[in-house]
Amino acid sequence: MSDETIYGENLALMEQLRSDVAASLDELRRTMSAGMEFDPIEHCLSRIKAEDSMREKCRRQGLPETTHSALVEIQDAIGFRVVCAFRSDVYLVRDFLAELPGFEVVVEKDYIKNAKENGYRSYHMILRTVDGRRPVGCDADGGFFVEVQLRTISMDTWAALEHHMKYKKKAPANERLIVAELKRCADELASTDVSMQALRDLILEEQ
Ligand code: 0O2
Repeated sequence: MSDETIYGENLALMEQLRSDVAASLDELRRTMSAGMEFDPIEHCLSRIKAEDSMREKCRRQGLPETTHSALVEIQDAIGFRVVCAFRSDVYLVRDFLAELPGFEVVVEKDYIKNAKENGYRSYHMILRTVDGRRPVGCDADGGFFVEVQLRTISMDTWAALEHHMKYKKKAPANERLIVAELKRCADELASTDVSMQALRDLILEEQ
């Protein structure tokens, strides 16, 4: 049987959590902008996964449409995307999140150093609350999960375009060519990210 609202009674707490993580990231930006005169984050988006998308994800994963599936089995009900100008900023934000009070890191995947076969690059983290906040009404044996995807601007542009292609109802006639071109572009963008990082390091070194 499916719950009326998949998140049950947890929505208010989830919104609070989202707002807490967002506030911590804002604080990092303020501190770095004031002290180091640079903001490591270009922009940051966050969301609670919409009811329809979460139910669709449950079905896709063969899970019942319940609060347990949404908050215990699936770990991206609360999601952040942090977009940075430079690769080193991605790792700086990663280090900040790894030490975030009230959270532990339960999963990390470095798709920047180990890109997916299609060219996808991003740093993924799953955090979990360890401050006593945990989902109710779903047999959770731990806290709330928060998924964070960290990437550079070029990785983000690429992922958005590739996502469009993947989720198009009808595959384009020249799909194989597009997939190959996307891979080529991903590798070129990655190489440009590395060059831009080297340039930035050089410029900052001389200041
Ligand atoms: P949705 O519908 O976007 O929320 P694994 O089982 O370990 O291979 P898993 O558990 O899906 O992978 O986690 P992973 O690889 O960390 O991916 C989590 C999310 O990252 C995905 O959400 C996407 O949002 C994004 N992502 C991962 N791979 C790609 C990719 O090749 N292209 C693009 N554009 N985005 C990607 P989901 O799970 O698809 O769900």
